[in-house]
This record gives sequence, C-alpha cells and structure tokens, in this order.
Amino acid sequence: MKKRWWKECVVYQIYPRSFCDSNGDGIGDIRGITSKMDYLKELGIDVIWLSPVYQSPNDDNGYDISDYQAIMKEFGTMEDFDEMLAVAHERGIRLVMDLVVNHTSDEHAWFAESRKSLDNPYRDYYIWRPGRDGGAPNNWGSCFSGPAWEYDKATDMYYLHLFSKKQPDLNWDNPAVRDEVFRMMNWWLDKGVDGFRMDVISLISKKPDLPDGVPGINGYAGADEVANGPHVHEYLKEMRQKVLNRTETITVGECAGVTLEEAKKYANREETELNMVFQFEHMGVDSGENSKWSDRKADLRDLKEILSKWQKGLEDVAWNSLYWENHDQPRSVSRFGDDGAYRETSAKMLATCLYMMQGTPYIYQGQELGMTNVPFESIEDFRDLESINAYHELTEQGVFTREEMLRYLRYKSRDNARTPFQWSGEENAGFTSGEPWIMVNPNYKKINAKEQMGREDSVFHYFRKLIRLRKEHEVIVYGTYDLLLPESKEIYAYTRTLGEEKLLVVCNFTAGEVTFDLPEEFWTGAVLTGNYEDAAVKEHMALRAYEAVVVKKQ
Ligand code: TEU
Ligand code: CA
Repeated sequence: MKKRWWKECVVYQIYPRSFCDSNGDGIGDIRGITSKMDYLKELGIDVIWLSPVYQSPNDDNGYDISDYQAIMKEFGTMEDFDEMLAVAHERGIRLVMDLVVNHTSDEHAWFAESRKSLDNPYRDYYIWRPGRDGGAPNNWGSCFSGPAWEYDKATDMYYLHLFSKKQPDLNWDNPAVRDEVFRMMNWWLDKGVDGFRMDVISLISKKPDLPDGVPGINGYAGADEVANGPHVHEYLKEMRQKVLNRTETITVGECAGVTLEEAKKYANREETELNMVFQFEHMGVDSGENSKWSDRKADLRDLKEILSKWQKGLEDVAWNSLYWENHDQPRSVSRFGDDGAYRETSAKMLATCLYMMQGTPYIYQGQELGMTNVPFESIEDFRDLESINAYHELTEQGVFTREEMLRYLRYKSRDNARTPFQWSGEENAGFTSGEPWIMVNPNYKKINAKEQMGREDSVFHYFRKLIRLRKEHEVIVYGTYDLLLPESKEIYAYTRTLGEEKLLVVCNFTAGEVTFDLPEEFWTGAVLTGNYEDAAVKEHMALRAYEAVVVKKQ
C-alpha cells in the first residue's frame, strides 16, 4: 500500500453560504470563513473542501458558474479569497476548490456566445441538437425535474442540461473546452490552492448519439445514461498530465453513477487519474421505489453490504472517501441515528463506525456538532431548486400528495444541510446579525459550537479525538477491513488489521441493548475509544443504546 498524505488527512467541507456571515447581509462569506479558521484548527482537520465561491447567478447556489476566475460578489473579493488561503496555509490547513466543469451557468460568456449563431466560434462549447418529432432530441430528464433539454429560439435548436436549464452542459469532446478548463485549473493552482473536488465529473463524456435511456430513479433517463461515458478516463488522464501532476494536489471525483469497477479506474493506484471518488450507493440505501423522495429507514444490513463491498473492492487497488453527509444530503444523525434522546450518542457512534474504516474521512460543516434535520413547515421554507421543483412536479403529477411530499422533503431535502451553521445560542445562532437567507434550525440554543467547545463530552470533542486517533494509529489508515456479523440488523462490527496491530470496531445502531460476543483474540484488549465513558472489555459485551466501542488487541 503506497503511503500518501491525502490518505492520512481529514477533510472538512464548508458550504460558504451557510457557514459564517461577516457583514450582516444574511449570507455567509469568505471573511466569515477566515474568522473561523482557529475553530477548524482546534477541530484538527487538515484540508478544507470549499463549495463554489465563483461568480454565479445562484440558480443552484453557486454550482452554476458564470466566471471561473472571479469571486461571487455576495461572498466577497479575490483579495478576501487570497487572505483566507494564506490564513489557512499559516495554520497548516490545505484548501481544495470545487471544480464544476460538467456545465457552466447560462450567464457564462461562453454560453452567451454559443447561443448566438450556428457558426459562432463558441457554438461547440455546448451540446446542441435539433428537436425530434416536434419535441426534445431524446427522452433524458433533468436531475432537477423536467426534461434535460431547453429549446433556444435564436437558432431553433435545443441545448442539453442534466441539471437546471440555467446549467448548460459543456461539450468535453471539444478540445478547446478541455484546454479552457485545464488553463483555469492551472490558474488556481498558481494561486496556491491544493486540489479539487470535481462536481459530477463522471458525467462529462456523453455517448455521441445521445441515445434514449431507460427512465431511472428520478423517473427520467439522464444521469444514469451518461455516467462513465466513452472518453471520461481519457479526459481525466489528460487532466492529470496537463494539470494535476505539477504539484502534490489532492483530487476527489464526485462520481454519480460510479460502479466499483469504474472507481478502480478513476482512483487507480497508478495515480493516472484522481486520488479518490465519492460513490453514492450508500446514499441510495433509503431511496423510494422511483426516487430519493421517501422517509423509508435504511436497513443496516444493506448499509453494511454496500460499505463492505467498497472497503474490500478498492483494497490495495484504489482509495475510498468516507462520508455520511454533504450539502446534498440530509443530516446523518436524523437519517441513520437518533436525533432525539440519543442525538449526541448516535452522532458519535456514526462517526466511529465510518471514520475507523479505510479511506479519507470527509466531515460536513455541523456534522461535528450533531446538527439535525430541520422542521421545515411549508414549501416556502425551502430554497433548494431540486426540492422546490420536485415538490411542484411530483404533486402536480399526482405522484405524491402535498403532505407526503413535505414529509419526504423534511427527511431528504438538501436544505436540511444548508441551514446556517450553529455557532452559539445567540440570535440566528451567531451566524449573522442580519436576516438569514434560509431559516435557522430552531434547536440552535441547544446545539451549537460555543456550548460544545466548553464541554469535554460533546460531539465536537469526540470528533477531535477521532481525528487525533487517526494520526496516532496507522492501522486506522492503512489496515485491512474485515466485516463481522454480516447478518445482524443491530450491530455493525468489523476489524482493521495492519501487521501485528488489530482493532475491533463494534457499533450498536439501535436504541435497545444488544449483546456482542467479543472474539477471543480481543479478550485481553484495551478500549481505544468509545462513546460511553465507562466502556469496558468483556467477553460478552452488553452494548447500550447506540454504543460504539473500539478495542485494540494487546
Ligand atoms: O451533485 C450532483 C448530484 O448527483 C446531485 O444531483 C445529488 O446526487 C442529488 O442532488 C442528491 O439528491 C452536484 C453538486 O454536489 C450539487 O450540489 C449540484 O446541484 C449538482 O452537482 C449540479 O452541479
Ligand atoms: Ca455576508
């Protein structure tokens, strides 16, 4: 196993709009991030993944970029960015940019040119097709509801957008597009950034004939149809050669639709493409029959099967990322734990279960506090176009009633992760002195960073300890993973082995007490960490509600 710094680091994702507002306009900004750099240092993270801060009309909160080399006005200036980067580097914290190049904003200069005429030099920067039978060129749908094609009158053609109609897909088959992207990436590396998280990078290469697809999870063909396309690995190898090989970058591909076999190519150990990928299988474990919109609870056996498949499947051939949450997912303590009586205990258990595995851990802002899903009251409380569009489309089509859809949105909407970070019990959770752009979770007086930093047994301090353990025990980073009790619906147990070193991780995913027979080789072991102060090693362990214990073989 090749040792690499990006295998040993811990990454913290910041969604800038909701992290910290420094100028009272109710919107988080770059100076706000800079003002909290000591908090991040205290937590012990090594890398910040910064969601997009580029100029954008904010149709998809910055994932629709109109200028890749300018800072969104609401977030501040390029000088603010340079200062934040310097302050991070002074503390030994690296910074990874969010590279969104499957598509641009429709307000990008390239698209403004491209739509002007058939012979415009920028025409082939995007994917244009004539209509078919008076409608769209094929049956693909957008991830944000509706068709994946928008008719443009000026040239009597349609353009492709897998996401919103304000996010036209770039044509990666055009070498001029690739050269523009690589030039821009090098510009950011020249500024000193340390790598990239690559937005839906698995979708950039489409089959040339754009064939109809079989309607997928959103009831439309589309993302599943285009994932892992014919030239995607060729383009990423080119990116590696022309950009990524020049410095010690960290790169993670967000790979919608990625399979284990494809991940072995994207994140191969020869390092000819990316360092690691975000796969989505464990995020689909509680989907409904034809979409994510459901309030079905995951079956632990499915979660264990998926995570174990990825642990064993990439072992020695590629590298995993480890995440429960991000700005697109609901809060994990509400989704996989208990956000009521056992909120802190289950938040610690979930962190132990995941971050003791092999892979680079990703912590999403607020996860280290056990922040929960949000009691949104009505559709007016939501800001995310994915949620709002789905609500209107699926209720108007009669797929769900309004009450059903609101229930599903409260459980799965991306806005659950996008309400303001809860800094303190002061007004607006200390996030802003103005009117926040989205509601603050009403539980901020109980759940906030200030209260937890002052309490040794808080979720915050538990995360700090887990991060520190990863630095002290190589077996946590490089040890092999072996699942125990695959059939148990209550217990997630596995071992990590590196030479003579061996750990046992055992987690109770229920509020009930469950017994666990400790394998004999651990009977003389010692508790490395756990979410109950008085955890002890016994041959027959009675695991309490959401108890997690890590035992080190002696
Ligand atoms: O997300 C891509 C993606 O797969 C999302 O559609 C996600 O799976 C879905 O929202 C879960 O319900 C990336 C970004 O992370 C997301 O914020 C952007 O909206 C999207 O791409 C378009 O840039
Ligand atoms: Ca602001």
